[in-house]
Amino acid sequence: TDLPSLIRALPKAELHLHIEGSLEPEQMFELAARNNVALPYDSVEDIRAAYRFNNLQEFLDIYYQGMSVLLTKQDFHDLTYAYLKRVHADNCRHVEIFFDPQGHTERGVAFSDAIEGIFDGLEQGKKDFGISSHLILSFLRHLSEEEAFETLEQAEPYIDRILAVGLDSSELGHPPSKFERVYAKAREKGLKSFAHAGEEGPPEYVYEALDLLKVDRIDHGNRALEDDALVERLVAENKYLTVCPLSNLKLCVVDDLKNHPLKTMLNKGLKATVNSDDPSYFGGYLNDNYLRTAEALHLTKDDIVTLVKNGFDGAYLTAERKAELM
Ligand code: ES4
Ligand code: ZN
Repeated sequence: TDLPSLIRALPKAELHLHIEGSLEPEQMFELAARNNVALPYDSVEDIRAAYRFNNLQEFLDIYYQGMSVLLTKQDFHDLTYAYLKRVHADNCRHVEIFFDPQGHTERGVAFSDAIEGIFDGLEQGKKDFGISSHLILSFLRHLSEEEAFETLEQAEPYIDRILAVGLDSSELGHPPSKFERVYAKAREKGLKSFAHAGEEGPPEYVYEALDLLKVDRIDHGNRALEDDALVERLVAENKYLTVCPLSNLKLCVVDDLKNHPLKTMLNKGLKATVNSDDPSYFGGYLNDNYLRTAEALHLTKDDIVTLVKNGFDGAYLTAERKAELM
């Protein structure tokens, strides 16, 4: 079989996906109408035309605006279910998704409505599509550590159903060190710890994520490649990197997919995985990320098999699920 057929046919996992970033323009309009929310766009085409970004912050401004249509538990259910339906078509069998509770509680949405709606959507997706899942609670790093502590407190009733904490939003100027204490508390509660690091931020932020946040996984990690000792350490410690090629292209982390570091990461022995990040905003779901990167970087079948395997190995699958899938 050819490479695109192999990519489409293989069962896969997705480990780096912001559920709010899967909100498609059509659904944004539908929810805006249902909830009587005014949008600064006249049409779906108008929305898509606005998705041109020079950096992470330009994207984030549009992303926080987009999530303003999410108000009820039903909205969060519908959002989550639509994502699972879409990646089911990509042969995705397991997902570990982020949500940004502070993006909602800041607007007056109850933490409980957001998280319970997402859980309901995940459960329905498991029933209808057989997709297993975990939820990751992500802190907005442009907000204070105090606010992150409040968010962790709100998660207490759901703590056994949350896999990990994450750290996202504006990276530059908001180093991992800002969240050292709240991560320690999250780990005491039994949560894993993940953090976006080295997307726009320097290698120093990746060191901080390892040393201070004691992360189990690095989200992105591109700029770790600037530091050979850091690369060696990530390899030695078997840290998985959740890499997002089309995101990197849209946010100008790379100027061309041909210059994407994914193949270099594999060559250096790093445990890279392929993911879509915010597929509605970045122009592609899981298979699109594999397909376009495979073409641009001339990936081989072995590379694809390695990347797909890394996705399952880097995931937190239960023993039974692992036996089913691998
Ligand atoms: C994000 Cl691509 C990316 N980086 C940082 N924070 C984010 N939140 C949603 N997508
Ligand atoms: Zn991300």
